[in-house]
Amino acid sequence: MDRADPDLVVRGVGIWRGLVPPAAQSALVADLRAVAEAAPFLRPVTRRGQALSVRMTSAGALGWITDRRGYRYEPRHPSGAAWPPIPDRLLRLWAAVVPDAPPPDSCLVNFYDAAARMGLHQDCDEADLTQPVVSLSLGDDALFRLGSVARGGRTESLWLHSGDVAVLAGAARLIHHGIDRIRGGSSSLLPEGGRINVTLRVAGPPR
Ligand code: MD6
Ligand code: FE
Repeated sequence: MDRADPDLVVRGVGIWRGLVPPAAQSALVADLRAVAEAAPFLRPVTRRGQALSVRMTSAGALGWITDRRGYRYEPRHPSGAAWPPIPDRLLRLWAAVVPDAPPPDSCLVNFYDAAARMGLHQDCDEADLTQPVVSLSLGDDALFRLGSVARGGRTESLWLHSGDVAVLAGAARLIHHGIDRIRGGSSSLLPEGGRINVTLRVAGPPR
């Protein structure tokens, strides 16, 4: 995990193909199972009560949640327990791709079944929008759509595979992005299938 430069840059988003090798992917899945044991996956809903198709949990000082009160970062799982710590393996991944950034304080874990998707959105709930967001794909392939920082306009799509890392930073930090579909059965990493996306962020104010 020490390739300094991305394999490709699409609309300013750096993509490292297969940065996390298969053995490390399996170890990460075990790390994330432990996270989900301490902080069970949620079925998030929007303020309007619309269910999201992904299931979510978090690790770190702050977890991103959405419910009838809207979306925000919270220091606790709705159970009342603090989120578990961010697994070391993910902290090392962050340091490998964004060595100049302070450590992340938030790790959002999204689980997609083959029917799940994620609408076009910006990541803009963090206190310091100059800090990068690092995203890791595990399991089934996903069709990732990238737009622009401004709303509307043309988009372009690429497939993300297990072990790929995407970084939203600099001028691309606020780019619109989403997941149009999952290619069910394309990976055997997760025994029950599906895809996990992990996003690491500096969510809180500077410490
Ligand atoms: C996903 N990714 O890959 C959705 N956000 O399932 C994101 O929403 C995302 O890939 C911020 C930075 C990178 C991302
Ligand atoms: Fe996002």
